[in-house]
Amino acid sequence: MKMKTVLLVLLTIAGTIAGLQFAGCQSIGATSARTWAAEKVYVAPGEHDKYYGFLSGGQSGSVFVVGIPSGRLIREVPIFEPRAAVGYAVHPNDPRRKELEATGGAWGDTHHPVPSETNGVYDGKYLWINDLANGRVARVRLDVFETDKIVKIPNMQGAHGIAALSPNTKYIFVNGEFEQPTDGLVTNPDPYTSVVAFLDPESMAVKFQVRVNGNIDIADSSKDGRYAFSTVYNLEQGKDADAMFQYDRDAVVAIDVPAAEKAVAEGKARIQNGVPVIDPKEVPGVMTLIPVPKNPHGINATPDGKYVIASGKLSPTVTIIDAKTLKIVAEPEVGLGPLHTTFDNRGNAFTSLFLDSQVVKWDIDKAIAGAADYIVDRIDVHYNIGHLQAVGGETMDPKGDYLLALNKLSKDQYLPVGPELPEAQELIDISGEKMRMLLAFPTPPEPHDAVFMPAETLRGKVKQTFDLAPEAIAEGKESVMRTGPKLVKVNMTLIRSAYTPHQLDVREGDEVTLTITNVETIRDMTHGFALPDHSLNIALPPGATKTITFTAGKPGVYWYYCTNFCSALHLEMRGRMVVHPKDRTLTLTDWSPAQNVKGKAIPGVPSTGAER
Ligand code: CUK
Ligand code: CUA
Ligand code: CA
Repeated sequence: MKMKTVLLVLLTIAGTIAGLQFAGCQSIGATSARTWAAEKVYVAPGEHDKYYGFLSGGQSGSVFVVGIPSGRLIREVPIFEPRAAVGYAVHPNDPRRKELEATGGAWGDTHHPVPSETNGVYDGKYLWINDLANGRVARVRLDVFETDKIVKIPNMQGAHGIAALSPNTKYIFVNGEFEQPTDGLVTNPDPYTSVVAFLDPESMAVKFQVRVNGNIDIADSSKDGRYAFSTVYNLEQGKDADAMFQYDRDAVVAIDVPAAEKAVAEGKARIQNGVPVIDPKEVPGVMTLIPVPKNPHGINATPDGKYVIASGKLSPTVTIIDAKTLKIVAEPEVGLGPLHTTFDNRGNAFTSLFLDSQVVKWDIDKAIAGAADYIVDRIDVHYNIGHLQAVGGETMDPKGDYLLALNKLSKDQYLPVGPELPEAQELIDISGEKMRMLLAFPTPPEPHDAVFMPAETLRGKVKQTFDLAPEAIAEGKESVMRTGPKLVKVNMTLIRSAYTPHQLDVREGDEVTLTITNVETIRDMTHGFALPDHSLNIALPPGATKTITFTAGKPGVYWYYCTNFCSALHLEMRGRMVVHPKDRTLTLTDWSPAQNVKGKAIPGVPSTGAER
């Protein structure tokens, strides 16, 4: 990213010089277009971007946070995969790692980042994201940019579409992509259905589910919170691709949320795996099927709340549905392979065209009125666009300035890096009548969706340090205690440039429970605790406390050390774990003086010498 910025600076300077020297005799148009684009995305060193961009990491299992318009990567938030870089879920006993393993595995496929909303705009509290692979949803706290909760959704495989119920995030609703036996039993794989699950945003408990025939795909909410909309592309209930595109029309399903709540309250739902499941066949009025062509994909509510727009995928059309009456009002042609639609603040829609590798801009009112000139502009992207997102396009306050195209292939756009090439996104200026390409930047595989949040939304909300947890270890309260024949409890603190205690004496096979607090009070003063040959790597931002239990390995001396550069004495920040043979009696003399570099005695250590 730094390189990119440097290049942009050079481009800008080169462009300016070229413009000065060759004015009137060279291709000024091309030069000034480059200069204009470079200036639009150039954010000088030390300056901040205007927007946070939250990009789903696909099978990287994470969320990438980039600055917009610069495209600079400023954070990766690991969610469904271990990440040594931030000491996330690395050790098999790490509580988060255990949670991952217990809910489907230590990998995931994140597609759709969904921020919490208040009054129809992002409030900067939470961001949810699905794991398509393992039927899970995770929540990221935006005050610390860390994963905070992961839940497995019962009766569901393949959590795909996900949306917050507008305008105040009453629920998070999630679509099950892959159908499951309706009775929940493997003895009878047919008939099979999917469910839309409604989760409480705070507890993330699944409050109820609604059964849908056919695979459900993408989700969006009506702006008034009445309907949860989803696309269904396999009304045929086919089991292979051929069988899935027999019908000319599949459907958009609109779930009437108050009607569903009422059905649950009246006991009309059946409990399956602990969750009330409503079968709309038994409770008329809960679900409306709106027939739309053909294997539809994206569904997007317009910012004014009037319409929802389903993108045709196998039909060159989008279907505009009145969000109150649920009647189809128009089906304009937009191009080949329409997938997703986003919006500006001037009544325009932008639809991604997977097959045409284009973004098409079209005028919603003109399309509904049947005007011939509803297509406003088209721009080529490189290549095969999936999602696209304009800033604020999912909210009631679209900004109409930037749009990001998230492309599945980049072909010849970057230096070749083996048979597989980078995936890329392209930032497009949408402030004028014509769209203008500004910037391309790759991220690790695989870009799916993105949302953008004004920097002001998070200003003052992002914490400087972690709040101390109840189990936090205070300076002076460090200890090493033997709590059983094979159990050792270590309470440790970290501060530049020392571990307290800086020596642990244990025996092979001891189960060591380590609680560590980083007692720094300065922002960004993160320390690590890496223990060789024990698969143990923890990172602790200031104020953070983590607890982990591990088994002491073969007899030997293992240096634990700090992985995060913290001061000139960073490399000196270390301590050692002495693993004694199983049968050794540890007497007082076997224990180290257990003084840390600040000269503090470690309470609890001498008393443990009298063990056995
Ligand atoms: S989506 Cu997830 S596979 Cu968000 Cu268009 Cu394609
Ligand atoms: Cu602490 Cu490096
Ligand atoms: Ca179909």
